[in-house]
Amino acid sequence: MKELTHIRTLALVGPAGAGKTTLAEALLHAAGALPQPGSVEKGNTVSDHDPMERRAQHSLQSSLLHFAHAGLRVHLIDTPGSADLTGQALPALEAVETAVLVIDAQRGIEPMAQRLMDAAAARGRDRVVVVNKIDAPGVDLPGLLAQLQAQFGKECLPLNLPHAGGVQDCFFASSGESDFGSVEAAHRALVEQVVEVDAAFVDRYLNEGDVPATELHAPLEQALREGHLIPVLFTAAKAGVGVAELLAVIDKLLPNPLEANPPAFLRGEGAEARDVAVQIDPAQHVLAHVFQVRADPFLGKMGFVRVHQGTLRKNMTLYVGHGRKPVRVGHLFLLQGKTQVPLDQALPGDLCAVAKLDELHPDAVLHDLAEDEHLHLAPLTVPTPVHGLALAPLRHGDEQRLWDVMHRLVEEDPCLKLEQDPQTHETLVYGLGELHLRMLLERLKENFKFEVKTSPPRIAYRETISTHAEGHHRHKKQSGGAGQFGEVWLKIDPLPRGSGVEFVDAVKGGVIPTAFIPAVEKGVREACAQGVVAGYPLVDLKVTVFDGKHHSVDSKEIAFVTAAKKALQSAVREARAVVLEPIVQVEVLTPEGAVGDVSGDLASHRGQVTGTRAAVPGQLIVQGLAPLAELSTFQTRLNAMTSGQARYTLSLSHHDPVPPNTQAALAAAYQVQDED
Ligand SMILES: Nc1nc2c(ncn2[C@@H]2O[C@H](COP(=O)(O)OP(=O)(O)OP(=O)(O)O)[C@@H](O)[C@H]2O)c(=O)[nH]1
Ligand SMILES: [Mg+2]
Repeated sequence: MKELTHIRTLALVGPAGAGKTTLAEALLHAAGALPQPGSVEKGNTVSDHDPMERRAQHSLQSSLLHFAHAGLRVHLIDTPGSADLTGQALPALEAVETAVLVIDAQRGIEPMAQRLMDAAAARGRDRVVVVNKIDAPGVDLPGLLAQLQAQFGKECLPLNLPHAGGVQDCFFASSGESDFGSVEAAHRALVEQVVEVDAAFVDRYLNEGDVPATELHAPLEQALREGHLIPVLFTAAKAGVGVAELLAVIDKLLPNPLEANPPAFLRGEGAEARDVAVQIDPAQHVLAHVFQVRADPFLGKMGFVRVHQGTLRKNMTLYVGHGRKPVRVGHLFLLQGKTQVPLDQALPGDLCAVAKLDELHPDAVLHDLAEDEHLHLAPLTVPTPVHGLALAPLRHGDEQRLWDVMHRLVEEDPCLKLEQDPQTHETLVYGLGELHLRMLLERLKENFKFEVKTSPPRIAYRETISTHAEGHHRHKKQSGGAGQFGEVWLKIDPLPRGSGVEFVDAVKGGVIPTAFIPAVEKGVREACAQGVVAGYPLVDLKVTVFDGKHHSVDSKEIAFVTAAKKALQSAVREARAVVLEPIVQVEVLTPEGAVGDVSGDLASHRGQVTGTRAAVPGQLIVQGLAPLAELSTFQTRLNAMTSGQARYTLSLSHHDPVPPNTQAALAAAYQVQDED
């Protein structure tokens, strides 16, 4: 177990451009793993090794890095910061003990910083804030520290303070010089915050007036995992300022795998799921989690793996999730960006990669006990992708290959969703924004040499009813031999939004025999899935079957399916059906001067502004609600209004009825195909 105390795992998260990749380079260099730190501008960093990343001068995918320092094995995940790439950053939080939120001292606390901080807290991670670029002109560090405390709580306390072009520790040191604030006051604040988690230490502190920092290790770890302390550190990563000090903090203060909150493993699904305590012990049987999957055109499927329990050994055979057939882990390695370092074994706390395993899928648990097939990690909450594109291959006949390749790419990011339009059979892909989808298509072209035509997808409308109604159908067919007979009476009632379809069997006296009720339900659900007035799924209604008739010879399942379908359709036609459209919450980050134009644009597209808030200096965030259907050209409109300065994100809010003329147009476009 002693070996595990030498492992540290950190995810660098934070807004785009904050300096995560630069900080990772600086850490690798300071630890002696890199002779010279690379730079994002030159395109020679270990993290941003992909040609697309070098062109963009931004990380686009998470990278795994590692280094040795003071007898430690440190695993780093460098994540991309763009809001569109949230699906790359969030899974990293499942794999590490510590989330390091890197913010740009010049830009302050951007919206992404808040989101990532919340996500790290929700996942129970230890949190550290690194204020980077303290060397940039015009930064107001005391102001930023106060803002951090106002926004993230008084738990944000400086662990060091800038001083004369470097940084001065405030935890082990109880006095010293600093550019602002007082080292002594910062030290006191830290000690007081830490002792608060343990009554015995509070007593000691009150009686003795101080407790030496070297004796505070246990309460410090407790304070970190309870979110009672969020240390703030200062760096200028590009110049290497504060980097050696950060290494020392990783060594002395950040948790090893035994000191952080344990991983949230569950056995079973949904309401049945029960917590499972893992044993962070190399001698136990294996539990490892695939937190990310990469589709490599040459290496096949590669998975980023965090070992939680037991020892993962090269060539061992393991089960993948529910899979019954054990698979051999032939390729086990550490990653340094794109470089693979062969590995014989990985311990609890280690991050590694496995390759050439087609059975891998995101979120899979690798295990060596067949009875562990229902173990999984508590699901990650990720934003719902609402930005859609319909795709078609340039070459006719490539449809299946397009679907297969897209399926592999979509597995890389939980915020991408692939669907087939049930009516047009087009391949639809949904992401978090235009940039997200543009990058996906670029990757498709670059890595898989696949070019596609794109078009806006159909909006995911739904149908519902606004009043009570009844419906009836008798299905009777007599053609030659055996006939078909089934008769169904049902009533429908509106339910609140988000309720789906509720089916109630209120048939008395066996007029529809129990054996045929599932057929009735099947007919009802099929009709709902197809839609009635405009061909979109019918939702938020209760369907109660209360009467019917059967025939002892001619009643068959198919007869009741058909009767129920038709009965439902006739009821819906009486129930003032309405078509609903998705309404999204939109957040626009825009230069202050363009706020009026952006608000006006939303208002003229059936939207409304719900608020504005300050973002970084010179920019505001406009929040609003608007129908998704009105936003297909939003980025183009924003570009025109702000000379390309504005960005926006969407998230699904709710569904509202479409305007009457839209409903009429959708209904007219829908040709009911009578199946009889
Ligand atoms: N002045 C100054 N510039 C820095 C510092 N650290 C990074 N930069 C610059 O800031 C820019 C962004 O740095 P990155 O390391 O790519 O930022 P990132 O957080 O990885 O960004 P994403 O990958 O897009 O999420 C680059 O031009 C860096 O050279 C610093 O400490 N001071
Ligand atoms: Mg980066």
